Amino acid sequence: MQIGLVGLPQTGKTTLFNLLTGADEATGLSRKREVYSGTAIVPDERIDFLASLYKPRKKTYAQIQFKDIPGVHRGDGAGAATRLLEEAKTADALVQVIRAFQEEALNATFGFPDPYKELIDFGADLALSDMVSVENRLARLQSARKPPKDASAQIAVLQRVLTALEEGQHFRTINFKEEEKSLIADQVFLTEKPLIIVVNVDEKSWSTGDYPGKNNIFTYGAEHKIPIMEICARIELEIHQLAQEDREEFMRELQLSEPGINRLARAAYNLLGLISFFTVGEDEVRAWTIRQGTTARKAAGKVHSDMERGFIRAEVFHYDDLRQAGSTAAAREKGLFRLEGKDYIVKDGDIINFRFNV
Ligand SMILES: Nc1nc2c(ncn2[C@@H]2O[C@H](COP(=O)(O)OP(=O)(O)OP(=O)(O)O)[C@@H](O)[C@H]2O)c(=O)[nH]1
Ligand SMILES: [Mg+2]
Repeated sequence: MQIGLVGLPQTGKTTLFNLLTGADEATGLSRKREVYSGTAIVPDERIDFLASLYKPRKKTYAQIQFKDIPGVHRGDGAGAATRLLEEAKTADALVQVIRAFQEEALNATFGFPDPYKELIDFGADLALSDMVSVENRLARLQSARKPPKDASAQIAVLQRVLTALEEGQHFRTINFKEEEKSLIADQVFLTEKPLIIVVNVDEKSWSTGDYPGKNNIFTYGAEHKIPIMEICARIELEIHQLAQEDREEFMRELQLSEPGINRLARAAYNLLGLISFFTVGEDEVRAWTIRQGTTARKAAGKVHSDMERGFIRAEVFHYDDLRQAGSTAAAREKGLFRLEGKDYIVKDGDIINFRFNV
């Protein structure tokens, strides 16, 4: 599973990518249009608490993959634009970064920041790419010498999609019946991918909480059910460069309870429909990543294939209960441990000990 950072040129994608993954790729203007991939940890205070309780030799957070896809610069040519959109198509979810920060050097080349317009324009680019793929598919179906049996049904759905896209709708907000959607289930739509909008604001906007277009952006987010996140990449960079003790002081001054990067990593994790369960012990306190709706037996397989194969029962208690009880012993006393079978649906925050036999 991978999240694509996308957006217009010079909006702060690589800056955020470096902060998320610990990479050190060049930011600013460069002729290279390279795509970078990297792994980010998903900070989780629950892991920190569990580690303070069990004092393990090792603590392991969940991880997610990011891909930094550069914006298309003027003069890049159609080939580059297509290649970068194809990269976005292979991502499982997208984070669109838009520029709401003032930077003189960028203003000269890219104009003053107009974040709402940028949001709409880039969305239109994605929709346009979807329209082209729909048109191509329609043309193939209509000219096929041996069209598939359901060709006319497919054509009807595709035409509806095309009209909706032309009217400015995105694929994810089109209402389909299950059988309609299954006709085109094999087609990738950029405007269908789960999306978060990150508004990269400057220090001034961060402190005032305002910037041009803010209301429009949030209205758009509410109407399209797209989460909007504000972040100041410049501040994030400063936090990152400070020593731990200065970091806390600096964040207190800014009334930040944690770096925005942490919030972004968690939001992206949720966007992919991922949740964490935990295993605890003296050796390791660890978060394991599963999709929502995963059964206990499958979850066991994440830890070890033997545990899935020889699954007997899962001994489960929930992080929130442990937190409230204060200790494992207290949780046990209060009867908060449960034994669950193979079909139990694991919840985010479950602490699990798998019993197995091979
Ligand atoms: N003032 C200010 N500058 C920023 C901020 N975030 C990024 N920048 C600067 O904006 C420029 C572009 O940032 P990048 O991270 O390279 O942008 P990008 O989106 O990766 O750009 P492309 O790869 O060309 O699409 C760099 O010079 C950054 O230092 C911010 O929050 N405030
Ligand atoms: Mg970049």
